[in-house]
This record gives sequence, C-alpha cells and structure tokens, in this order.
Amino acid sequence: MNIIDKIEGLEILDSRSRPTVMARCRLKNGVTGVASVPSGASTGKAEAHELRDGDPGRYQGLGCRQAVKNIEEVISPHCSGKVFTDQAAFDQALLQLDGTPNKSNLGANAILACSIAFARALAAKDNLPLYKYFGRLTDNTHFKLPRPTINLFSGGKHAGGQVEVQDLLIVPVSAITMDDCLRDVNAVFHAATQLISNKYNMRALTADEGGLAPGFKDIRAMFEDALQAIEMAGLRPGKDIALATDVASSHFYGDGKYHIAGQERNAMEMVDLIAGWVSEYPLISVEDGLAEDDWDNWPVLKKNLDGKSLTLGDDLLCTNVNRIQRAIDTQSANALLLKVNQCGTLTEAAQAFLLARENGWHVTVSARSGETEDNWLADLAAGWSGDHIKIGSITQSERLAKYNRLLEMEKFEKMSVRG
Ligand code: 2PG
Ligand code: MG
Repeated sequence: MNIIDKIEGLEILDSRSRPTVMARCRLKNGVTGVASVPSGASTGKAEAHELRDGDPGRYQGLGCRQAVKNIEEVISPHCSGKVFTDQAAFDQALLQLDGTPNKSNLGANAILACSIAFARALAAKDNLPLYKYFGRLTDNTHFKLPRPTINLFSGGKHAGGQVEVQDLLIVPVSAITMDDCLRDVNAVFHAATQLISNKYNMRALTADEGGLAPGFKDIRAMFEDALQAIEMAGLRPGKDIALATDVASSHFYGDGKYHIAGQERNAMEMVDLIAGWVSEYPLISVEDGLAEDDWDNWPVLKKNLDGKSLTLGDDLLCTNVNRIQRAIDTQSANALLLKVNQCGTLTEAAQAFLLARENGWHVTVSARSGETEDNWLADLAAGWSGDHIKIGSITQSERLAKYNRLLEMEKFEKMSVRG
C-alpha cells in the first residue's frame, strides 16, 4: 500500500548557484524517493509559479525556504498516513491543497519536487526502473531513447545577449546509437572550441547550459560557424549533423516588434527571417520563432516551415494543456517542448504529452537552464519515448547526469534511439 509516512524538503543549489528544491518522500514501509527540480531563466509567462522567498539578504531574493516549509508544514502533514493509489491521486491531492490555477500558493517548485519524489518512492516499492514507472503514466511499454538535440552555441538570456537567438543546437541524425550520437557531438563541440579560439581569439568559456558563446558578428555567423565546426569534425552538415534553434523570441519582443539584429521587425518580417534560415541551413526544428502571445502569427510561421522544419512551442505552450489545445485548434505549432516544471506535476505533464501525441505532434523533452545533478529527465524521456531530448551541452555534470543515464539505458535496458 502506498501510505505516505512523511515528506521532507531541502533547499539546494542548481547549476547557476541559485537555490532550488529537493524533496524526500518516505512511505510507511520505509521506502523513500528523492527528487530535485530545475529552474528556467528564459521563462514563459504562462508557467506555473516558482515560489521564491524574495528576501534580498539571501541569494538575491531567490531563496526557496518557504517552498521547503510548504513541503514540510503543509504538504507532509496533509499527506501523512493517507493512501494514494497512484500518481494521479497523489498529484490531485497536491493540486487541491494548493487551490490556485498556477500553484502560487504552495509553489510549483515545492509541488513538483513532491510529485517526482513520490514517483521515485513508488518505483522503488514496485521494484521498477524509473522509466518503466513513468511509462505507466502514459501507457507506454515500447521504450525508445529520444534523439538528442545538443546546445553548441548560446545567446540570449543564457549568454548575456551577445546575439538574440538563444540556442543553436546540433542534432546527430546519422548515428544509430546514443553512444555514436555523443561521439559525433563531442567531435563537433571540440572542433567548435578550436574554431572560436582561432577566429575569435577566445578561450572556450561557456554559457548557462554549457554552450559556447563567442562574440558572433551576427546571427548568420553563428549558423556559419556551426556548419564549419561540423565540417572540421569530418562530418556532413544536414546528413550526419542537422541543426535546430531556440529563437526564444518572446525575450526580444516588445511593442508588437521583434528587436533583432539591430532592427525592428514586424511578425511577417520575423517569419521571413526564419524562413530564410530554414532554406539556407539544415534546420530541422525551430523553437519559439515568434513570441509567446503572438498567436495571430504562429499559424503563418507554421505554414512557412511545414515540410521543412518543426514548429516547436516552448514559451508559447508552457506545457499547458489549454495552450496546447489552442495551438492545435489554430494550427500554430506541430511540436511540443515538454518541461515538467512549467506545469508542476507529472500527471499534468503526462496529459500535455498525450494531447500532443494524439494530435500527431512531435515532442521534445527538455531540461531547464538551471539544472541539478538529478537524472530523472532521462528516464522520463525514455519512459514516454519522446522524439527529441534537449539537455544543453555535453560539458557540465548537471547535463551529463542525464546523457550518461541515456547511455546506461541504451546498454543495460537494451533501448534503441528513435529514428
Ligand atoms: C529554453 C530553456 C532551455 P530556460 O528556453 O528552452 O534551453 O531555457 O530553462 O532558461 O527556459
Ligand atoms: Mg525555449
């Protein structure tokens, strides 16, 4: 029986040295589950509320002591001694206890830490690897590893804004195994460090997610440098390594205009700019090409990209079923960037995933720019057989914890990478 004994919280630090939340859920039979939650920087307005203390004397106001207190003094006493038949029942109890539409009462960070800690406890109790437990939430039993989309170059809010576009990602498309995917990405990453040292006379300093962030002359130079690095690594752009981008355009949108590349562009001009990139470069996925509330123009963007590149929504959708449904109805996107902390419980994330899948959408399971060494994301992506996974670069342990878990599942669970 899944009877909760108690849930404890802990304020820990993420990869940007900002506080975040860890929770430990103990069942009455003594089994425990522990989980930590990530945190974004280029966040969408419709994300569930991340509770911060606001005390300027600690961590610039970003402390999570109140979230921890909510776990220990509200959630734990409420759940202790109760039986929760499954994840949905537990998550529902958390939602009811919070009672707000965006989890602003208890904090989505507190709630998600409990949701995943509970999942880990149940998986341990049932003697299941975590991916199999996650698979139950979406009725998936054909487990596949997602193809990685890996941050090579960074800009925007993750790199001090030296170019407006936030991520230039590389996607190993000819590699068949995860092992070979990472080998190819590593070759390109190292070629890129050489390239920027020669071209920009710069050491390989990295941005929040481990991407390289030299002072590109302009956005085009970022694409060109990526192609060059791929070739320097002895690989073929588009055939071995494709590109993807997160434009993150909500963050340079204001007064109805996109402030990019030294110009103010209206939505049509922004669509033209992106369509130009897609025709010139082997770009298979364009995330947040337009701003999160520019609903009128997303269908135009999608129409322009259809058949050439995925129209992927992050800030637009915020892993929120209402926004996903609206995007389906208006044909605004055909791919979901799934971030569990944008909605705040595993059950809601599973609903978002299933809605996207039922409508033939592509799903990229994504980490956040502020991450921890917890690797549950890799199990989630495999458990739901996501198409792509976006974790950041291959250089920092908070990212590698997930990549290495993918390698582990490839070998020990005999999983293959999605085609
Ligand atoms: C994004 C993510 C990850 P953040 O915009 O897709 O790259 O960034 O976690 O800062 O929202
Ligand atoms: Mg994004």
